[in-house]
Amino acid sequence: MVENDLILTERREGYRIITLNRPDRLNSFNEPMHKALMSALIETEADSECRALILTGAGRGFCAGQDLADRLTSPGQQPPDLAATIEQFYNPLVRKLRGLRIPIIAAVNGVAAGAGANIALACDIVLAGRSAKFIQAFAKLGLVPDSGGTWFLPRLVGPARARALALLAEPVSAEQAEAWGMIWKTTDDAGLMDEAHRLASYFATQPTIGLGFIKQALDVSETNDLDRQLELERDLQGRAGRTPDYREGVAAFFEKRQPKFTGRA
Ligand code: T3D
Repeated sequence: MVENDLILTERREGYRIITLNRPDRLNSFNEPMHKALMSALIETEADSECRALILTGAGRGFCAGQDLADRLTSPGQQPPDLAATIEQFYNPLVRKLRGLRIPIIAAVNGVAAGAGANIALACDIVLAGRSAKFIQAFAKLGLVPDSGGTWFLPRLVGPARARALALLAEPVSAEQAEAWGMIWKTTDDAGLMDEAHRLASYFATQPTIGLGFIKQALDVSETNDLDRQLELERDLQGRAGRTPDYREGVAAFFEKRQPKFTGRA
């Protein structure tokens, strides 16, 4: 376990767990936590042995978004420059998560509010404990959903639900989120981390380069037309077909055995 207080990083066989660790503030973001999380993600990206990532929160919450204690101002004081903090911290974080070539599992262990909800939704597979809830809290503060919220939400739950969730800022239970297709799966609270570890261990044995290509193709399918997407699939398939894992997958199929994927080029 590598600790720098605000972010805990744990290495397991083939994968890592990053834990947001400001439980007394429901793991809300301040600048030091942003910086520590970005360092942990950069380190994860550079680790060729790491083939999956779990992102979770310490204590009873996943993440309550921005630490609002850092945004209190007195009358007459200059308002905070939120565009600047989004440019400096939140947008790079979402881009980094989406750009990682390994599967990221969000294990949402409790409330995910504001940017915390959207950071969970930026992950590849979102698991949530039954007591977790997702809140687009922004409208209650006069703010706009950020960290990709206005992009992820309509794509995940459709425009009608996205609008209502963003405008009303009402909590969505884990079970409702699963029923709407906003997240992958709800588990019992006690079983959440076991399920996240089970998935991460599975991914740690899978063809990592191919999985990275799948993420890449799905990401751009949101904006590509069919022709461009067909071309991209051709190109990525060409590259996937040159990986040792593809050769191994085909050989294992004919030898009627489990493949031994290395995840290496
Ligand atoms: O600013 C920029 O750079 C722009 C980017 C903005 C991104 C954003 O995320 S804006 C949205 C910020 N987040 C929120 O508006 C959520 C605020 N929190 C809540 O609405 C509630 O706390 C929750 C619904 C998340 C949870 O409610 P509950 O009843 O389970 O817990 P609680 O009692 O409200 O919170 C527990 C403690 O955590 C409490 O402290 P205390 O009273 O025990 O000393 C509470 O103040 C603290 N806490 C919760 N959320 C935040 C927070 N402290 C600072 N900032 C928070 N966001």
